[in-house]
Amino acid sequence: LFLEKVLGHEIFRKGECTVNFIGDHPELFKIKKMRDSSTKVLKYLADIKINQHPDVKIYDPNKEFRKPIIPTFDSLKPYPKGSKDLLNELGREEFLKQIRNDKQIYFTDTTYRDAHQSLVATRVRTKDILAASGSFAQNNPGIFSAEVWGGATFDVALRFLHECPWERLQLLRKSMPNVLLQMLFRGSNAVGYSAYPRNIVQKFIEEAAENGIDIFRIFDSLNNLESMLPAIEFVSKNTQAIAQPSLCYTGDVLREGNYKYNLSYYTDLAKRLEDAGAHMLAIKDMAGLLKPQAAEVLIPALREAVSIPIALHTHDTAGTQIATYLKALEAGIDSIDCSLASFSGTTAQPNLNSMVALLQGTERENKSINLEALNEHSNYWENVREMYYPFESDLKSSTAEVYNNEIPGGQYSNLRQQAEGVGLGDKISTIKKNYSNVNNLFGDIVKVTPSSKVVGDMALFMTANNLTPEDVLDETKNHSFPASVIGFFNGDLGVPYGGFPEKLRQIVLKNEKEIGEPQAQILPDVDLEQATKEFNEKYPNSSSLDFLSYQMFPKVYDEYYNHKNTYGDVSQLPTPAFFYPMKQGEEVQIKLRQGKVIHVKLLYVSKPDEEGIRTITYELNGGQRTVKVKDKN
Ligand code: 3PY
Ligand code: ZN
Repeated sequence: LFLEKVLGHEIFRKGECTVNFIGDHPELFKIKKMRDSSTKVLKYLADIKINQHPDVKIYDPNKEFRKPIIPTFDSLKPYPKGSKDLLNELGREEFLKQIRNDKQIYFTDTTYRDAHQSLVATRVRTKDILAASGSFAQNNPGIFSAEVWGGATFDVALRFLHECPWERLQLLRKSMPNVLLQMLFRGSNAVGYSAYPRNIVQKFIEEAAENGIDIFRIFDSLNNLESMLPAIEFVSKNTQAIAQPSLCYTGDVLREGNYKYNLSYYTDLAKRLEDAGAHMLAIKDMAGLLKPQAAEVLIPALREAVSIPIALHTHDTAGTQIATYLKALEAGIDSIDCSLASFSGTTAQPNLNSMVALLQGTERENKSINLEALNEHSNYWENVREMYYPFESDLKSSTAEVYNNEIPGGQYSNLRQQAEGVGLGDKISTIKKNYSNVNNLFGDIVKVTPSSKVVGDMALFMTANNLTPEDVLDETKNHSFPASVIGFFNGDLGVPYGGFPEKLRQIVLKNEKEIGEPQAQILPDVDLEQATKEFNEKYPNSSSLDFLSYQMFPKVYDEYYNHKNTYGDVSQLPTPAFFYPMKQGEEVQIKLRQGKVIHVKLLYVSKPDEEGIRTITYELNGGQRTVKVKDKN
């Protein structure tokens, strides 16, 4: 390897080396590190070969994947001007005025975040996103923003993909310098499922902005303004980014009777958000419940209530949301969220390509969008999506059931994974019915992460134990409710609009020693210096961004750290090799961190010895290497 490095060195090849050549080039000695890296990668591949990927429950060993074709662009040409350049030129205030007053519609592309969160359980890896992101930004500078980060992507990147979410953001920023990058931020819960100390939330925002986020879409899972305030204020005062808080839309604003989520509920909240410093407003229709006729009423009312631009986000679970978008456009919506055709529809966003085509020639057309390039990108993603087939939700087509169960699109595919994880994979339709039963039991709450997770946990609990709503409300039964449900009734997520259903609250908290007073989800600051010191002692060679990952998910970070020490950086593996066992004779190319490309071919797998150990032989850059793995089957 050393000789290979010397002979391959640029200076050596040019014949320009002096007697000091070896001493002057310490990188020649990085061989041990490289050897270690390739050994770790082989260990990972061997483990997947023998014990399968723990996250892939069912797969087809004969499945072949078509090569995703990356749409080309001239990498020597500078990036064309995009929304990010416009923001820089005009400044925040003027830029937002232009968005609000423009006739043309603006698009947020959610392919890199919500669309794959909603279709394939957030499993899309940085490698596949990054392969196309530069081309996307080159070919589609007319896009308003790309939602690329936050929501569940942070957790899933660390927990299941063993990759650093911060690095994903940095790489995306670099490859998409001209368009606005957007993230979904769960208010006091940041990118997690419960509230974090205020200074951790703020530090997270500071670093996210520093590393590339331009638009923070902020929400609270119960629409509580107090829980969103610290994030809105921090974005507005301490960064150059855009604070875009959300109204989470639930039920049906046109419902008659004394319905609590009525028009004035939303317009009041919108006004309070504008007063709190919002630069834009989002209507976050996380389950796709906003019907066209409701959009016709809601959007003009909101546009009258506030003077900031309004973005509409929805999921096409019912297959009706292009109609909603058309009505929203007529009603003056400023921007809509869509995803590339092959990652659109059902639980994801409406189809961007079709929406662009549909608006051609109308007064709201956005002429700067390149439909041909969007179609090429959709083709790329069609082949990529196939590689994630075990993570698809069970939903093959749209469903009107969502108007009853109100399950957010982002939860749909995860719920299936969760159900399978607890052996309830064949009870999905009961789980969905129970989801709706739980919402009624809880007093009709806003359901979005993490409140939706509580409802999901309770629905799984009822299904697993064959419980009816009457059983749940039966005070004589002593159920062991899921921890998240106890936490919810203890006020961990704040108070739902209209309060808790008191009878159920008493039942759920019956065995609790202390019943807390529900309060706004702002936790006191932690001592950052001390916490950082402790972190660095426990996890040597970690960065200040890793510290924030640890703060979000301590146990998950711990596993990520150990995985990295054992298997190295697995983010560079091609996706099929990352998830599925290699076939005999199959060869993959992997670019190691040191820049070196290794070619790995699977040669043989031995039978297990008496201790269950198998020896796997690979060809690695022409030489042979063996790895021993315990067969856990
Ligand atoms: C998330 O919080 O991850 C969501 O997508 C909510 O809709
Ligand atoms: Zn969404």
